Formats: sequence, structure tokens, C-alpha cells
Amino acid sequence: MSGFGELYEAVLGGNKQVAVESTQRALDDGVDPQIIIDNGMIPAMAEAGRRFENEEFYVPELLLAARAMKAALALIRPLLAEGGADRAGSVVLGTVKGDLHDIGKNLVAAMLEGAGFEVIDLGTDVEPERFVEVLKETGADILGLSALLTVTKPAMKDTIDALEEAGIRDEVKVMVGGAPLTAGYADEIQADAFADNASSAVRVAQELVADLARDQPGNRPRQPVG
Ligand code: B12
Repeated sequence: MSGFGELYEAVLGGNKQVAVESTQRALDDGVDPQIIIDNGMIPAMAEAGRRFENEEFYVPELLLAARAMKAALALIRPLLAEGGADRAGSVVLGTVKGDLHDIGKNLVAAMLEGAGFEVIDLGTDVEPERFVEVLKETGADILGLSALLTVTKPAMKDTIDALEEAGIRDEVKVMVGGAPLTAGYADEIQADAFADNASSAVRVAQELVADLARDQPGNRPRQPVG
């Protein structure tokens, strides 16, 4: 975190204004946005998590840290998107039903946009039916599901089941992520892929789009239905 002490402390301490100013200064100095995320923001959230687990932080402190991180990330997200070259594919993304955690999902969205993906971000606490509806409307290539709670992991399976029921399971690749997940769990619920961080999410998404093109050569790019 060398050089990012102020940003780290601001996010950890929930000081939104300093977090934003410090991020803006780093950007003005020409620091790569990805370095700012990796060296300032993620370590601060990791430390917030550690303190929460040790009961040194409670929910209000976490909320303040999350708010500071989100405000700082908002400055970076458009810059990552600018870097995106050709359209790499489209992703419907959301945190599953019952789960309000969105920091990791937002990072994944920012990185995907940066790699040229079109991202349709449905936010948090998203019902399976809503995912189905938007996938039908947009004909997106990938569904990205995030869950941070052990109790909301089953909502990923419910969402995959809803895709089956709607008859669109074969038309979309499902990628899952979030701290409590493992590749084994992704297999168990028959997701197509798992990624444990935002950078690998981009690589995995690129592979999934390539798989989809192989699976359905006559059907690329897909058109929205209904
Ligand atoms: C911040 C936080 C909160 C904030 C969330 C604010 C926000 N806007 O997101 C608030 C305060 C609201 C919160 C609330 C709660 N939280 Co909370 N929270 C956290 C905390 C500290 C950090 C999560 C985080 O942002 N990490 C940083 C990001 C960058 O990492 P990440 O989310 O893992 O995402 C990365 C990867 O997982 C992956 N990824 C994530 N999503 C996706 C999606 C796809 C498609 C892919 C490919 C990859 C991917 O890429 C991301 C970027 O690299 C964690 C502890 C921890 N160490 O994880 C607890 C934690 C998740 N919370 C926990 C709990 C218990 C709760 C509450 C129930 C607390 C309470 N008593 O009210 C509530 C639940 C509210 C709800 N219904 O969702 C527990 C969960 C325990 C469990 N196993 O179920 C944890 C683990 C803390 C703990 N050890 O007790 N929380």
C-alpha cells in the first residue's frame, strides 16, 4: 500500500471526502486506476473485514468504509471504461436476492467495462425473475452473479433454476463470484465459471464469450428476444 496511505486510511475510516480527494490527486498524478484500486482500496476493505470479524468494527463502520470506497471508485469507473476497445460481449450483473453487498460486484463491473464489455448492472437483492426478464430483453452473453453471504449462496442456484424454467439456460453463460464461493460450489450449482477477483473475472468472461461463439456459431451476436 506504499504511497496510498492516505486513501487507505480514508476508506478504512469512512472519510468519503478525503477518499475522493486522494483518489483524484492520484489520478491527476497519472497513477494507473487499477493500481489505485489494488493498492489503496482493496487492502482498506480487507482490513475493514478483518476488524469486523474481530469485533473491532461494527456495521456502521463497515457502511462508512463502503460508502467512502464507492465514492472513490465512482471517479475511476469511467476511466476504466474508456480503456475498453472493441465490444467484447455483454454481461448482466447483479447481487443475488437477499444480499446487499455490492463493492466486489461494482469492481467486477468496472473491470469488465474497462475490458470492453457492455455491463447491465441490476444492483443488489435481485430476484431470479428479474435476471431472467433482463436476459430475455437484452440477449446478453453472460450472467454474472455475486453473493457475499453463506445464506444467499442458494439464491444463485435459484437463479440458475429460473433460467432453466424460462428455457434460456443454454443461451447464456453463468459466472459466479463472491467471498464465500468456491469453484466446487460453482460446479455444484452448475454455473459455467467462477472467479475469485475482478481481474480474473475479465479473463473468465472472455473465455465464456469464446465458448458461447463455439457452442452457437450461427447465433452470434445474439439479438434481444421479446
Ligand atoms: C463491507 C461489508 C458489508 C457492508 C456492505 C456494503 C456494500 N455496499 O457492499 C454492510 C455493512 C452493508 C454489510 C452488511 C452485512 N454483512 Co457484511 N461484510 C462486508 C465485508 C467487510 C467486506 C465485503 C467487501 O466489500 N469486500 C471487498 C470486495 C472487493 O471483495 P468481494 O466482495 O469478495 O469481491 C471480490 C471477489 O469476491 C469477486 N467477486 C465478487 N462478486 C463477484 C461476482 C462475479 C460474477 C465474479 C466473477 C466475481 C465476483 O471479485 C471481487 C473483486 O475482486 C465482509 C467481510 C469480508 N472480508 O469479505 C463482510 C461479510 C461479507 N458480511 C457479513 C455479514 C454477516 C453481514 C450482515 C449479515 C451483518 C449484519 N449483522 O447485519 C449484513 C448483511 C446485509 C445483507 N442482507 O446483505 C459476513 C458474512 C458471513 C457469511 N459467511 O455469511 C462477512 C464475511 C463478515 C464476517 N466475517 O462476519 N457488510
